[in-house]
Amino acid sequence: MSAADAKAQIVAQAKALGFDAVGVAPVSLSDRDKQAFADFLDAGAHGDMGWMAETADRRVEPAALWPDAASVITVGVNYGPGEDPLALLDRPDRAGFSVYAGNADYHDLVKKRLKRLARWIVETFGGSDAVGVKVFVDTAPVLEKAVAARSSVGWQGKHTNLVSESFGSWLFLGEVFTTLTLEPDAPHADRCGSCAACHDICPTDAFPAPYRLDARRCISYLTIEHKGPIPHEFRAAIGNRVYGCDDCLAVCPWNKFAQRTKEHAFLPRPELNGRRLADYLDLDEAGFRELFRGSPIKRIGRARFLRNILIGVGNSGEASSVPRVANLLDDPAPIVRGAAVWALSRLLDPAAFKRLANDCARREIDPEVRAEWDAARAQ
Ligand code: B12
Ligand code: SF4
Ligand code: SF4
Repeated sequence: MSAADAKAQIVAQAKALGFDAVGVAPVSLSDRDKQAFADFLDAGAHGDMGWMAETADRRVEPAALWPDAASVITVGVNYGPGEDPLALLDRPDRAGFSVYAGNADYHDLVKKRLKRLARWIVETFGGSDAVGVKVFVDTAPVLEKAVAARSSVGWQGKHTNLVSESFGSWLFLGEVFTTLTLEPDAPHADRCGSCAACHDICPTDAFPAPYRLDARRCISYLTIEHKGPIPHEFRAAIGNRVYGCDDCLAVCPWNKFAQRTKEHAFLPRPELNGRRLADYLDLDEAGFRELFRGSPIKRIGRARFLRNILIGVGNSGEASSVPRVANLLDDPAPIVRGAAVWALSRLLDPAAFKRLANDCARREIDPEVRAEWDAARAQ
């Protein structure tokens, strides 16, 4: 069988298995992407995601990940929301979850499907020569957007995510590395043109230049990856976004071609959709684990989740939440206590906050939480 026939069969099989976009890329990156990644790390834009720097050699050299690989099959799964992901931002008392986290963890679905495709490739093309395959989604040291952009799946937009002409900003990415030699696609052309909508809307000004993100300023990083207290300068801008952010993705004009996902597992869970921020304030460990079983949100744990909720509650202006927020001043986790101090400083009038501070601040022993009290009292 010719390499072209093998490629056509693989693309057809991947689509039959439920992948919405499929392409083939070489096992290499462009010099521009390698340089841009080095610049990103040099600038410290990865923040406390130290694992990016630790695996930098493999990230910029996909072949170093697996020297026997001859081709990369790039896939995308459409998680298009079907409704306006920014609608909830006008309702400050509600918790806003990014589209990708509205239901099941995509890693599980994409990986399972990638394994099925990989098994089929081995069975179909194995013959007398062994065919090697390895599958990746998200967590391996692969620059997935840059690799996918070297195939027909899409291009890296100015918001840095991969944009598709058929699915807009809403594709999860995955790869099958294989020892099979397949003809790489022509890389997708950049279709951003003079548009800058994604940069203009970013609430925290996280793009220092087109195609460059400073993760330390990105709400997705601050609410998901960042472990400590959220820096003060971003708290108001976070609004009610309690897990990730979609603003730059949602405004992309290419979403006019986007389609609602056909994966039931990615449609928003009704019990989370539009729920009040205050409803999450009483969550204990067991309740958190139960509520977010099978969801990507479980990864950040209860303390970080409540930290985010408290930032949202502080921004909501809902004074009725004060008693429940005040209960969290005794929470065992310092990042929860610290965020509760900030939320109360926003919800109470200055005299009431001063009385509370006089009463509670002196029993605080954690230096970071004490710093929150000091900062709030100095306002
Ligand atoms: C670390 C990480 C993050 C970090 C950093 C994001 C980032 N932009 O790098 C944080 C936590 C902020 C994050 C957020 C999100 N993430 Co994320 N994340 C990753 C992860 C694990 C690594 C990304 C990476 O390597 N970044 C390093 C930087 C340097 O890469 P880069 O920005 O792409 O840099 C390139 C450009 O700067 C380009 N470049 C430089 N100059 C120029 C000039 C021109 C002209 C061009 C064209 C390009 C160009 O060169 C660089 C190298 O290619 C990937 C999974 C993976 N293994 O790849 C998922 C991944 C990128 N995330 C994903 C998603 C869905 C998200 C969120 C939408 C989630 C959310 N709703 O909150 C947001 C989007 C925020 C945003 N605008 O990027 C998806 C994106 C899917 C897609 N269609 O692109 C991925 C691929 C996971 C997956 N398997 O589906 N993420
Ligand atoms: S995800 Fe939100 S905060 Fe991050 S770059 Fe996009 S718009 Fe800015
Ligand atoms: S919003 Fe505009 S600039 Fe940003 S990725 Fe989409 S087309 Fe490109």
